[in-house]
Amino acid sequence: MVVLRQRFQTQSIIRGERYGAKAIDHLWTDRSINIYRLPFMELSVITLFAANTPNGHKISIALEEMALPYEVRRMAPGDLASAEFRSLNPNGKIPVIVDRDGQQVVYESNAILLYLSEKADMLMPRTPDARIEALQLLFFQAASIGPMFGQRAHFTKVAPERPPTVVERFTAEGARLEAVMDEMLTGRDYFAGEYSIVDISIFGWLNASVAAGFAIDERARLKAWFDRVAARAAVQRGIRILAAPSGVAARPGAAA
Ligand SMILES: N[C@@H](CCC(=O)N[C@@H](CS)C(=O)NCC(=O)O)C(=O)O
Repeated sequence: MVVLRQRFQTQSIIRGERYGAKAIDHLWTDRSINIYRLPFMELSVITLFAANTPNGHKISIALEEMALPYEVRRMAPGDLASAEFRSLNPNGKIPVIVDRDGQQVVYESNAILLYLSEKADMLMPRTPDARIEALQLLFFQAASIGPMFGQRAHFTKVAPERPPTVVERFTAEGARLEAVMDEMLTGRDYFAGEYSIVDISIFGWLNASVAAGFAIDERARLKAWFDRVAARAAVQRGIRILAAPSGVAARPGAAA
């Protein structure tokens, strides 16, 4: 009897989450309701809080590559400052995931990538040396490529004022990082040797940067790598799903 009631309540919650935002709001505002600890296989659902941005794409691409069941909650800029969202990420930025199966909330895109690769046991090199190299590259991406590419795009394409020294600084640094990445790809198809979350992490930003008009055609190895990753069906699906209208969207074909 108890089990039956639990099953019924559980399924109601999941249905609410998939087809309306209500249960997720409930999760935000009352975390004492322990819907993380649900015993049924069908409840291993990840909610991705994201927007159509480079760091958001990293996670939707990884989820697609790993074929993990997930749903997307598209976030508008105004949503990020709310107390509810900041209870998930005190830094008030997307992406964030809530994994009921892992009983886990994770923010910071590369931390999420690592969490997902451990969960799916995929897309991270296994030998100790290659693993350290991949970690190094994930930190390199988070500390250098993301911030510098982000500032370059902001100060050359978005900011109402564009002080020349600032534009020069970020333009030069962005171009320097492209040269560094091109060099890193000497003799290899992927950054950590094999295709991994490192490529997903770097692709998120390169993709946005190329779309913003920062061509990489003269960096032959980087361009070939970019085309190789962009051609992957899971990468294309990951980008497409975040371009969908706001709201809750279940991943097409995802298991319940
Ligand atoms: N270091 C963070 C950066 C997150 C970040 O800057 N996210 C952007 C979107 S790509 C964001 O939330 N921007 C909205 C805002 O700053 O208000 C990560 O890698 O997750």
